[in-house]
Amino acid sequence: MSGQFDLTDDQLEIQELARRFTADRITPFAAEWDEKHLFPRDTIRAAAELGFGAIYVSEVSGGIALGRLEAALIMEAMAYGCPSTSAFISIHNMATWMIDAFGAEAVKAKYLPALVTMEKIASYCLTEAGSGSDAAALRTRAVRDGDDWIVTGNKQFISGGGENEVYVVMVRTGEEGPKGISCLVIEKDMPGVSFGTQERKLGWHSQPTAQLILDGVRVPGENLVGGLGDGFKIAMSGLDGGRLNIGACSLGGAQRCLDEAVAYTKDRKQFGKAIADFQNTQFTLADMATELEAARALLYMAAVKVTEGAPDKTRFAAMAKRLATDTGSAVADRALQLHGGYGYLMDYPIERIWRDLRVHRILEGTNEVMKMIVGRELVR
Ligand code: FAD
Ligand code: 2MC
Repeated sequence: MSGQFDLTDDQLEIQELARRFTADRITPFAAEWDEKHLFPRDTIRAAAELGFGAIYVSEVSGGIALGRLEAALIMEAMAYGCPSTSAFISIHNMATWMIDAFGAEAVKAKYLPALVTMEKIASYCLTEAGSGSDAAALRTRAVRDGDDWIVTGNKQFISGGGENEVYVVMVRTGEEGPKGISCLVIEKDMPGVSFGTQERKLGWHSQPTAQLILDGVRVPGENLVGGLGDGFKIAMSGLDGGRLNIGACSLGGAQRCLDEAVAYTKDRKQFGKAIADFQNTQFTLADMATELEAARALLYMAAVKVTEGAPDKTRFAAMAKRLATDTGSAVADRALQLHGGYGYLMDYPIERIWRDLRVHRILEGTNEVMKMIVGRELVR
């Protein structure tokens, strides 16, 4: 890259820091976390010591106040070792940022000090069994009781569910539709909070996923984030950044698959020569590299738009998430094919990354929803 497309020295430095952290603390252990379903809380705390638990949280709240491109660089670097763990840290960043960006002083002072260090970890709770893509149809209800809220309902597929201490929850406080939704911080230990059994998943094994069950939970009024009825917009603003990060996780995982495929095909011999010498192999590698760079360029551009609050930031974040996650899966799949039968074995990291990246096309808004966001803006 050259000229205006260069990363700055500061961005290269943060990328290098994240890459070194990944090489030391993530890559050597990721296969075991996956196989044994281990949640690496110590590694996550160590990431927070570098500021990676509050990447775009303001300095006054204890964050490192970087932009969304820097966040994407960090997520991409960590996903090179383990997409699942990187994405988990991304969700915490999204929820923590929502409290910092929209919360009043009381809720910020109450929760942010422990969240920026990841002494406590935050979940983002929007989805319900009856409302996934149609998120504004959510039914978890919060009813006023004096200064408090009494909250009842279930949140489905909550990343960190049962493990995390803090839940940033979208609840209905008013009318049907997006304008009747508010955002509340709910703690794991509040009476009436419980969790479903851990979901058994194709990938994302280094982190738990469970239903959050809220049964008449009394939540102090000061735990409201933003104004009454602002919850849907807060949730969507969080996802503008979250979608970039999930896309970046796909780029990082896919880059690892590409690098592994280059090394493997140079080493593996069939028909008397390295399989890298076959033109089909080189063409496949060339397509993988080209598509990955294109997706990366769009994602970095979208990240700058989200940092700057550009009017088209949501559309660009949606385009970038769609392209990066589809491309990531396609690259991982071709890397697996180039490994032949060995790619299907757990001896190589490809099958793990292939499984981890698959869900990026579904969560934080399915790729069909991403097309809906882009398409309806084009024809508006
Ligand atoms: P549905 O909305 O039922 O969609 C099913 C299919 O229909 C999809 O292909 C979808 O694209 C398609 N579809 C739906 N509507 C349309 C339309 N209008 N036009 C065209 N196609 C359409 N949620 C959280 O809130 N917090 C979390 O931490 C979280 N973590 C998750 C972790 C995992 C491992 C998983 C699997 C999910 C997680 N989710 C989380 C939920 C995730 O965001 C939802 O699964 C996702 O938004 C899709 O919702 P759904 O599963 O209900 O699918
Ligand atoms: N930023 C700020 N405000 C936004 C916004 C954004 N990115 N997107 C929408 N809004 C506003 C919008 O402007 C509107 O306000 P107003 O009427 O004042 O103009 C309001 O929110 C309602 O928006 P829409 O009219 O677009 O709402 P609709 O219901 O038609 O559709 C859709 C919204 C489909 C885009 C949304 O429901 C969606 O993103 N669905 C996918 C759900 C999803 O992404 N879930 C992810 C869960 S988290 C997860 O998976 C994890 C792993 C953490």
